[in-house]
Amino acid sequence: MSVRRIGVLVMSYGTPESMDQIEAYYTHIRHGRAPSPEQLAELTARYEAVVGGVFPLRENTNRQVEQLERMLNETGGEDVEFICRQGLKHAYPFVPDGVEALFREGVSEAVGIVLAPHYSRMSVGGYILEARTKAEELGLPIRFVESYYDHPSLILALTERVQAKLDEFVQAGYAREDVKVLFSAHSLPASIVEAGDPYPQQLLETAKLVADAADVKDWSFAWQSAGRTPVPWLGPDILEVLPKLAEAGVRAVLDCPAGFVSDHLEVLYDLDIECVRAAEQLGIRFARTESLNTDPLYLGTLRDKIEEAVAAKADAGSGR
Ligand code: FEC
Repeated sequence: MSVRRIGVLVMSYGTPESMDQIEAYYTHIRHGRAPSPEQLAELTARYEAVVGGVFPLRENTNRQVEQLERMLNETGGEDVEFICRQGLKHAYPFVPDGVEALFREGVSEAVGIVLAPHYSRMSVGGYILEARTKAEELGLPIRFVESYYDHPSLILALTERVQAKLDEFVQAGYAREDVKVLFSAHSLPASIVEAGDPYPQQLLETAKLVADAADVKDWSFAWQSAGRTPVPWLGPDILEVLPKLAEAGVRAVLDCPAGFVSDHLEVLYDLDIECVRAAEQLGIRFARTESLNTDPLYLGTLRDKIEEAVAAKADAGSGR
């Protein structure tokens, strides 16, 4: 029996491996422009607040990829072998390194997937473009999963998390209906909207599906972690939303950062430190849902989409 060896390129944002790599990492995010000493010190301080020896995103991505590979091989059948390799956007192994690693493994075909459920030309589109370019250079046929923002297992995993945290609010003495639920995701430059980018719409769809499934009536969407650049970013920012909620008499806020799938700086610092501090000053009890990390429902979402892509015809080539 011949075994079909399928490469899976699992793409993720990437994070430094040690404090002395922060500058190179930040320079890469800034398209090769080195940060000023003040900007570097500010980012380093944020990492110092969340990094306990290891950078959480690296650990989480490693675990997600290992467990995904195991899951794919457990259910894929005897005639298929899946080989997963990482490709990171801003750190080693970079996206082209991941494609090359698969090529060296001798796989005859590959599927690329990003550890971010919502498609934007600026985010997932960028990963895909880099991977496709390298795969074409090597002559490796590759197909891509572009999004999975409405997959039932993803929605269930997020719904369970919203419900669990709402229960905690109730145990702490709040009425369930008095808890304002926010859904949040990484902001992007507002110019993506004029370009017809699907990112905001896909995020709203995820939020709506989860709110309906969790029977949450009072919810809204907020952006977070906008870049420190002079261009306008999508808003409202969660840090602007909290004071407005306080003014309106809200005392309990639950945020579901539905655009992220791991514990990392944007969750552990921007939400757990910055938002918690802002909320405390406003007299609001703030909590966020647990990250998906290696939840089998999340990894099952990835597996389903990869299997779907494997079954589909070879990608004809457009970026979307
Ligand atoms: O834990 C970690 O080490 C990494 C956390 C992290 C994640 C993440 C995800 C996304 N980003 C997205 C877009 C942008 C754009 C810019 C930008 C800038 C930064 C900076 C840091 C950073 N991002 Fe990020 N992002 C993470 C970390 N991001 C650090 C630089 C300092 C700062 O501004 O805070 C602006 C770049 C520019 O200057 O041109 C745009 C998007 C995601 C979610 C999708 C994905 O994971 O790919 C979109 C995690």
